[in-house]
Amino acid sequence: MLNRRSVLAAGGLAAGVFGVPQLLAPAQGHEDSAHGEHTFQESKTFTGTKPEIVPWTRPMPVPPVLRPLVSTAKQEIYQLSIERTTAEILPGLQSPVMGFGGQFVGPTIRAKTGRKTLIMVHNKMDEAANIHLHGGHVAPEHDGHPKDVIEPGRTRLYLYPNTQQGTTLWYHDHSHGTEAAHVYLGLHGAYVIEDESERALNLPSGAYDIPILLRDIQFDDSGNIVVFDDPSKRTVVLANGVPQPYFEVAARKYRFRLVNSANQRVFKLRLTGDKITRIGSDGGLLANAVETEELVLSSAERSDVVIDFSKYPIGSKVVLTDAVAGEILRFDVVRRATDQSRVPAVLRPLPAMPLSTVDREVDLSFVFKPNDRPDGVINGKVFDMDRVDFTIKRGTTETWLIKSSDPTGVKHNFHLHLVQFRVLERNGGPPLPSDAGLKDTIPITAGETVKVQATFTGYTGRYVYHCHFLEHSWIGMMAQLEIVP
Ligand SMILES: [Cu+2]
Repeated sequence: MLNRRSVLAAGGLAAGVFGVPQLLAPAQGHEDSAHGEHTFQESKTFTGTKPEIVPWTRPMPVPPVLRPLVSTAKQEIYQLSIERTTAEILPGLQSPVMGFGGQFVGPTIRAKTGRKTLIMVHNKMDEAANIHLHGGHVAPEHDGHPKDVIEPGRTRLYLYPNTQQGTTLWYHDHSHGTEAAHVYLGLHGAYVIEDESERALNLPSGAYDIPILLRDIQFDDSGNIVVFDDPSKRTVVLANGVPQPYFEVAARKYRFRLVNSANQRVFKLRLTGDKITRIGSDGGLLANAVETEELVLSSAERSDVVIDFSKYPIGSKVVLTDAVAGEILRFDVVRRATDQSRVPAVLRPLPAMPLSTVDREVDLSFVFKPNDRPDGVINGKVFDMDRVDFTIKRGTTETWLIKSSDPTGVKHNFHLHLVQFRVLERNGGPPLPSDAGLKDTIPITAGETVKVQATFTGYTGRYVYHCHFLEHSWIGMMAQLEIVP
């Protein structure tokens, strides 16, 4: 059985984060989940030699779009399972994983601004799980709060109102104490909100609008998935669940919705021989299309980009690379196609920012206990889902100074539920290009300070904010706000 105690006792997470052997002390504390420890049965199903990944031998799958059971004038109703399944990640080898709809990379849910999405989620697993719509503006009871789980064998209804503008979101498990393992093992999928008001822009759409979920994973020498070890050993990078796939494209423009669904990784993406045109951030379209040499995506961040393959002769290969992992995805230009789509320089004005009336500080850090095992903390406190850390009056605009005073120098990032925010400053200077637009997640390197502004409209109730390096939030780097009338 794999649980937090055994993982930490084995030194996996601690050594992985810190690389210091004295962290191998027995684990204590944190075992406060009402739903118990994570108990994924490690499946040592393969005892041969790890199959070799030969690049560009398998196509990148496009996760199928989930079909509604019912579609009415105002809403779509879906059914979705959470289950254990297997996936062919390494060639010819079925690895035990978890999947929404039984798929490793769950189905894509395509919603529309102004139409509700109702999802009946049935947990077929033998342990509790749930769904958080990352970046979604939803009521607290539908947000997948860590304590709000679906017990084994039970079904729960989630309502997503889709009142926000078109954007690329993703959905993933957020169950207390088990989210890191569940997402790592596969409980993740794309959630696209389409927006009629964007139609006039004539961006690439339909078959030329494709989500790509990027993440990493570790295998041992026999080909078994290693759940928690040193994150830097997660050297196999997957695009929609497959390592180093090719993807056949027509010589025209494509919109790719890039999602960093890795538990803890910052991708630095480049395209061989070309720039990338960025059009969207976490919360929707940018004000202007921006050409960039390098696209930085921290865990849970999204970026919508357009790549124009029309400049390439048929037969060309265009490779997406990461600064650390190297070549991760190859686009093979295989056919001509007509293309009426455009990438207008001016996309959509960002919403005006109301006057901020409240200032707060958020400090992400690790704290060492006498046994040298770390706690993840925010403002010095380990997450307690029954404690409210910030009380916010509904409708208020607030400025948060988010920093990391972490003595270890480890990178973190920051995710705020419910609202999209704007980055005002980074380290007292202008934001990074990757901070542009509407954001719900940003990277924070140790010693950095990032000033963000958010307006807490819509709902009252409790939501969490946390580091989205999931092994960090798992050991406590999470806190809770309550919005009051
Ligand atoms: Cu962190």
